[in-house]
Amino acid sequence: MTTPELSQEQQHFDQLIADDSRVEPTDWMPEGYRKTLTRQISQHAHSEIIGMQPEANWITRAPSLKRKAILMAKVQDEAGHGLYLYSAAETLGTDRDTLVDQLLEGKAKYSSIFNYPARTWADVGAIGWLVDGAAICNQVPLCRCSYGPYGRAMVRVCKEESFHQRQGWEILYELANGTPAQKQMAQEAINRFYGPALQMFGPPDDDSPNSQQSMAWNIKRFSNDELRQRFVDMIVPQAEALGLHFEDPDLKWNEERGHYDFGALDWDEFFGVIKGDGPCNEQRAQRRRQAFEDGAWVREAAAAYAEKYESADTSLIA
Ligand code: BYC
Repeated sequence: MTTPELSQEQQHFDQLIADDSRVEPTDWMPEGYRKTLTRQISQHAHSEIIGMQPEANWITRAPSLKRKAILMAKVQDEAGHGLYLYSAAETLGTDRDTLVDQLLEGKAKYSSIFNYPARTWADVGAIGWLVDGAAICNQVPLCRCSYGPYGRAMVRVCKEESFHQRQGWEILYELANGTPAQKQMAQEAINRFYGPALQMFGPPDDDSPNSQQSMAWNIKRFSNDELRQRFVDMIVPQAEALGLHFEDPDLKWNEERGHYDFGALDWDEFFGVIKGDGPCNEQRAQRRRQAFEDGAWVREAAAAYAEKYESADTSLIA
């Protein structure tokens, strides 16, 4: 049997991947590659936008002016990440309005973690340390993603995430070294976020339908379980430095593997959350729709300005 000849375009694409080179928007790419990236990048963008909510809820209640300013800057960074990512997704041919509609209509996924509430100020610390920490672990390899616009966006995003993680760490450090009640509050926040943060890396490899192809295309560089393990190995000594611990009886150093073993995660809960049954799914979606409606006048003003600018004699505009 003879294998059908590959088109020149397909050969060029395959060569770019084999050379570990970059695919750019003007290059030909297989439809599956385009579809996978549009899915992943838009889900990532939606996560950044929805992810603003749990922390934004704390801006008015941050315990000092300095903390308020830092938190506002962080939440604003997340909005910026969303915008770079929608722009990167648009280069694949689907416009931002369509992607945003998918989110508003509840048809698009976003990270499971943002369907959990931030109950106390310590949760803001746990989100910074564990959620942004998991995001860095996942996103540093994405800086080498084969699709140019996504990889380049990730470089800047990761730099900002490092600041976010440190601000979370610092909040917890202060609490862990404060009064016994503050230390207890920090410990309880970690208890709440440990499992959901580990689930951010996605389902176990055996249950991850997209991983194999995404890794073959150099979109993902490591599997979900590999990154999860890397994250656990990173956070255990960090928790010790904070004087806090993870409530996982199976968490222990495995000399033979050179890694920490950890307990099974609740995957029924994870799949329930991504299906829409998490504690805050409804609230997050409703708030996003409301914010979109509240921002209608800004979009209308920007469109009116753009129209006026286009029809004006631009030589008269300095
Ligand atoms: N939550 O085959 P799999 C941030 C879905 S924002 C929900 O392994 P893949 C921050 C997955 O989409 C950081 N859904 O998929 C912002 C797929 O469903 P579909 C967000 C999940 O794509 C504000 C199905 O499960 N980071 O840091 O190969 C404030 C099967 O999974 C999740 C990113 O978006 C999940 N956790 O791998 C603070 C990173 N996991 O689409 C902080 C970019 C899986 O087939 N994304 N699913 O219906 C990725 O790296 C990959 O998409 C994933 C999943 C590792 C997440």
